[in-house]
Amino acid sequence: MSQPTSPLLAAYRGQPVTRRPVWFMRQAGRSLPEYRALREGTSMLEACLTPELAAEITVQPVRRHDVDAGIFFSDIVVPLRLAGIGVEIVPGVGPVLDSPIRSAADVAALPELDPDALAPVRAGVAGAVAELGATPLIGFAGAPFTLASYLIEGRPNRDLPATKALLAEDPETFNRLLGWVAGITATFLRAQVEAGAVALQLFDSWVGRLSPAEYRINVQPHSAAVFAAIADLGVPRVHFGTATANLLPDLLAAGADVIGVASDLGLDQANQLLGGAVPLQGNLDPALLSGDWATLEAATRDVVARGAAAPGHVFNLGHGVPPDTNPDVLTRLVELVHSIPPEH
Ligand code: 1CP
Repeated sequence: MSQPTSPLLAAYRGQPVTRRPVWFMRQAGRSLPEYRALREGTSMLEACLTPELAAEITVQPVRRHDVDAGIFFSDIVVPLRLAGIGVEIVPGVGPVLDSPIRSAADVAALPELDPDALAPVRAGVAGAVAELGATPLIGFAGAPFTLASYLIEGRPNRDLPATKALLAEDPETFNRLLGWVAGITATFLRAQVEAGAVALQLFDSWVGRLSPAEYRINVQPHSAAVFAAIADLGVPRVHFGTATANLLPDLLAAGADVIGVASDLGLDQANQLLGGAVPLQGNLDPALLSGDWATLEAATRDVVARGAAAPGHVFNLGHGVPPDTNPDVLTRLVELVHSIPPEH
């Protein structure tokens, strides 16, 4: 017997839902005491590449909060590490490379990603899917621009000075680098679906740093290549970025099925910019999670009301869960979202 369509997949496809689906970007992680206990003594990338750990950490927030999806516990730099690039995730900092990739010679020397190297990812996804039962698992990757910005900068720097300089001074090398990232990204996403993920999200977190012209000419073709390379898998493809008010139709044109919206734009405005034809995901301001409940509840109802015009709405935050979030607030937020009757 075939399973009934989950609320998540129904909303991603613009179909009616039995309840309004909700999950949170970065729902696994430091806000959960059970995560902190499990991670004790294990580095971030080691945890990502140990299938039993990655599977268990993926399931923890689903068990605790009753969210409508798991998102595979991994990181956007995992495919870089598996391709053989020297990268570590430094606690409190983020991804740090042994040496940044900035020259034509650096880019020419980049290794291939052997699909067999993804065995720990496949095993982790399969383990999570088995444990999740009827709850769908979302796979993900970093988009070419965001991932390339970490390669170019060498460590987190939200102003992206070296990335902007390479784009302006040597667009050919910049484009070669994004082309390489697009290839490993498609391989990473494909492995997750083959192992059981039923939806995919491409995080272009820092794309809002670009002008529409920079995006269209030098970035969008590489994101489009990723979406095209996974189109045959038939799973909904979500595209998320922050500060994207100027870029929303261009992000959609890269080939996504669903647009994830950050908190800098109302879902009603996003829906208008996208011609009213695209399911949306988002976009409660994560900063409100540490404030008083009445404000959070009002803001949540406002997000739901604004999202109602879109052909489908999956409730989420506008960006990731802050590490100091009280997990009980997230559980209560899920209950609230589920208690508001869906209109679609
Ligand atoms: O959402 C989930 O629960 C799954 C886990 C997940 C995801 C989707 C992690 C675990 N990382 C990511 C994606 C990711 N990684 C993105 C895109 C999403 C976003 O914009 O937040 C980005 C930009 C990264 C890069 C990264 N990895 C950062 C940001 C650094 C910066 O530039 O400010 C950080 C801090 C990491 C480490 C990391 N990744 C994940 C976790 C739980 C952590 C913290 C590790 C630790 O505390 O030891």
